[in-house]
Amino acid sequence: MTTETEYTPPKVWTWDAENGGKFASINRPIAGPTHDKELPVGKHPLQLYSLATPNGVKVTVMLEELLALGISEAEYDAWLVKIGDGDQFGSGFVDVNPNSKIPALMDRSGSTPQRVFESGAILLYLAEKFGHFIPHDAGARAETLSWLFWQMGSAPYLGGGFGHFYAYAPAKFEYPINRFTMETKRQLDVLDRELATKKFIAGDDYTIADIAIWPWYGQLVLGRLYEAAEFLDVESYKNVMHWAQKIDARPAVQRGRMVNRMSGEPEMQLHERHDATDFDTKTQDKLAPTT
Ligand SMILES: N[C@@H](CCC(=O)N[C@@H](CS)C(=O)NCC(=O)O)C(=O)O
Repeated sequence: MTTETEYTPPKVWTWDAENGGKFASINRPIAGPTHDKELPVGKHPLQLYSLATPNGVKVTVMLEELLALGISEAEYDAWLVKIGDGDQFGSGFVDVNPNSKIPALMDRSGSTPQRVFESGAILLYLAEKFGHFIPHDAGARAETLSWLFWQMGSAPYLGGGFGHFYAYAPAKFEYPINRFTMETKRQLDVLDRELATKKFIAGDDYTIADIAIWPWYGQLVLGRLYEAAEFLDVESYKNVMHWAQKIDARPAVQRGRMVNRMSGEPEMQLHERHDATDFDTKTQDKLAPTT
């Protein structure tokens, strides 16, 4: 690790496994599995392999929203993938997502299992499969997909850019923090201007666009990401804040946030979810009481 501000790139980059930072132990420049490990399969048609990061929460919120509508075919098993331990590089996981990132879904309801990876693709797949949270009208559908893809393109600047350099990098460097703070605030302003005249990001209805955007930008303004609320002056994005609070109050969102969560309050952590009753009986406070 170096804290020098100037870096002269060598002619050919080589992998320095000791480059520091929160994810230094799992970051690698090559794809593919590092070890053989089969994935568990539960009783439900939908098998989710994930962790409650913002990308993971998108999918558990979607599934809980579908179940809240009474769609029992959306029942799912949510298995924990500990990315800090390198579970995403196990052979079974790589078969479901060759990109080795959570979330990954296996739909076993048909004659052959269907894998789906990339959180945006999973949301779209589930919305189309069950016919909810995506409008039928072509114009409203285009608007929803525009915001869904906006999120997929924008959030890496927030997470991989701002979050990484502000919260996780081995030292604070002004140049990347400035660059990604500027972009993150611009993105918040984009949302704030849109939400000044709309109930939800694509219009009057709550859609997969909100379900994709909320875990990132909603939770950011609610002060749950990177301890950056004050630094980003999130209170100034009043329309985003109002929208974020409204979505946060939805029971399905509260349940979705708990699934595969490994940090925070024990009563908010449901490490694995295999049944709707698990929320009442299997959170960490019930399994491992602290008193
Ligand atoms: N574009 C992907 C991003 C997924 C992603 O970055 N997942 C992270 C956690 S939020 C991950 O699995 N990281 C493990 C790693 O990079 O090895 C998606 O939206 O599904």
